[in-house]
Amino acid sequence: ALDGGMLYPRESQTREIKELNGLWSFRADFSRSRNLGFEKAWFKSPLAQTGPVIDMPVPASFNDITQEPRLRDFIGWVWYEREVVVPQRWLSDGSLRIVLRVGSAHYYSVVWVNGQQVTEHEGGHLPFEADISRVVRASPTVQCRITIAVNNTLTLETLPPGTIQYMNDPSKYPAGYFVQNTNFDFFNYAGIHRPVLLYTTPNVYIDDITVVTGFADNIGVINYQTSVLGSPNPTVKVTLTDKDGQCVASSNGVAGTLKIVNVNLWWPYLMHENPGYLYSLEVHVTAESSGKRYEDFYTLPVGVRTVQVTKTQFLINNKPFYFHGVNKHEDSDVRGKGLDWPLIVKDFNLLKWLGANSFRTSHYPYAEEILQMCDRHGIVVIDECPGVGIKDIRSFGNASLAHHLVVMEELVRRDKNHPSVVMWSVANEPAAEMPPADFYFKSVITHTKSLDQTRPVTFITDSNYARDKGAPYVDVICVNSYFSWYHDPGHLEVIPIQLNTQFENWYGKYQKPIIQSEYGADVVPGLHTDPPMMFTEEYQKIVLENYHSVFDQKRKEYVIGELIWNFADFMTAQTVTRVVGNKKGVFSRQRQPKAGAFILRERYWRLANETG
Ligand code: BDP
Repeated sequence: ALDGGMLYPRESQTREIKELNGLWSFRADFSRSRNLGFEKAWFKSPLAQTGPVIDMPVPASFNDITQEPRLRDFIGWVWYEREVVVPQRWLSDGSLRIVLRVGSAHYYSVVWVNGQQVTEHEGGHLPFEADISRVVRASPTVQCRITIAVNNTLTLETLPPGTIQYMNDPSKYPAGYFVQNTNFDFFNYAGIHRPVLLYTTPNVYIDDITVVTGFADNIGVINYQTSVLGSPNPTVKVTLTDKDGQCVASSNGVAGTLKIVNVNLWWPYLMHENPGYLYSLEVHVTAESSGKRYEDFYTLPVGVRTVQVTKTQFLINNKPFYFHGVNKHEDSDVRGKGLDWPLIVKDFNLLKWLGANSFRTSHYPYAEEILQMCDRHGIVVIDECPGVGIKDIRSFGNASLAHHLVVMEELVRRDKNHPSVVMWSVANEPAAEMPPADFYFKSVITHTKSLDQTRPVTFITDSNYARDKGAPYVDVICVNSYFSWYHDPGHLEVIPIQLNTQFENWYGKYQKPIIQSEYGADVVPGLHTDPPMMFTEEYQKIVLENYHSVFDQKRKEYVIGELIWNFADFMTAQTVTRVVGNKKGVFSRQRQPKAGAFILRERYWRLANETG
């Protein structure tokens, strides 16, 4: 079981936050062994004392910040460090916990405070934290030094998996070099990608909250469960307020049920005139511990909605929901995968402009800040774990599986309370036809369902419908296909028959609803030809239109969604098939529309009117 509930840090009457974003000192360990930092214990003294440092912004990927090709393509440990002043009142008040939290760092992290290791974490897309109260209080000064070493190496047992190759034939490679091979199509950006912060809680504190919602007629129901640490018998009071701040329900006890008369349900964008309705669930804990009185407050936004899958439909609040949306990436110029508010808000404005009601977090969990936006705006999310590129048979082994199960635990723990999240995706395009895929996907999907009984589970396949060994375990079939692109390039006329066959095969075998989870074509913005040729605006437009005509027939039967590949152009490794990245975006990487964006916009708004 995981340690702690990892509630998103929020300020309250009893909790404070200090952000540590901004400039950190940075050094990549270019030594031959890639291990000099550990050999010389760089964490023991200020980083600038053991060698040269450069400025590195946090959050951001480090890759595109400098002009150094060797840093852009660096594989190994990079070292980040900064000092922080811990407020005197935090230090002197022994009834407070001081917690250091990293939103995410890719891929493996080790964290020290004042030279003492406080935690380590595997996985590039989920948060981790450490209670550092003892370490900072042991220091004679209010200054404290935080050191984070991050390693981006991917192996057969990481998620996503990868392999390292050493090109060392001296007749070909004067210096020799390492390559990070991966089976996924995006650049392996690395560094501290999400906010780093310190926050406080009282020693008796709300560690976790889980809500499960439902309704009958106009009565909403919230079943809540809290976990309070630091006291064996805390008093828990829960109050629910609506958007206007009116208290609409309350309860006592670590677990309980709240009933809301005339409930405002949480609805997706364009499905209701008031989408994304959120209540505030305030948890108030009081306790006596060793003669002292403790009090803690935490407020969780809660949307009341249900999700259900039938043979042919995806139901939200008992109404058929049709996914007309996109696949995204956390990706942009300069900052790579670093969290960036202007970009986040711009992307939501573009989603709304498109009339998109949903996206998939291809191919890893996105920042919590993004999911909170989805909750508030009613954008429906298929929440994908970093199980992308599981192609090598060795990545189906026991160690890989065990880690995959832990990642699903971390993902469900972090995202379980988001009303926008309606389905888990445990993988993208794995080698699902290989014999071990059966046991592997059975295990991962069963485990995920045991962690969360309220949401359907899927993975995204590009395998043959007759040989896919994971499909029997999913609730919704999600299929990627690139007709007239990777197959029959240039032959737009094949799309209708091939797509039709794809749908009939999958539905015929499984009688489960289907989402077209990817389709698309690369466009170099501004390229035009007639007749349409690959990589032009015209070609993408016709690929989309041909797919759409088949969707329109099948959505009346069992197709429940369409997600374009991709929302925007994004960076990839350098290969012969990519021209400075993948260009299948309907927006450029700078978020300007291509012709395909206008096709989608017209379609999505029409679909919203027909289905919403
Ligand atoms: C699919 C992958 C996606 C790729 C896309 C493509 O799921 O990550 O970027 O194809 O090739 O196979 O554009």
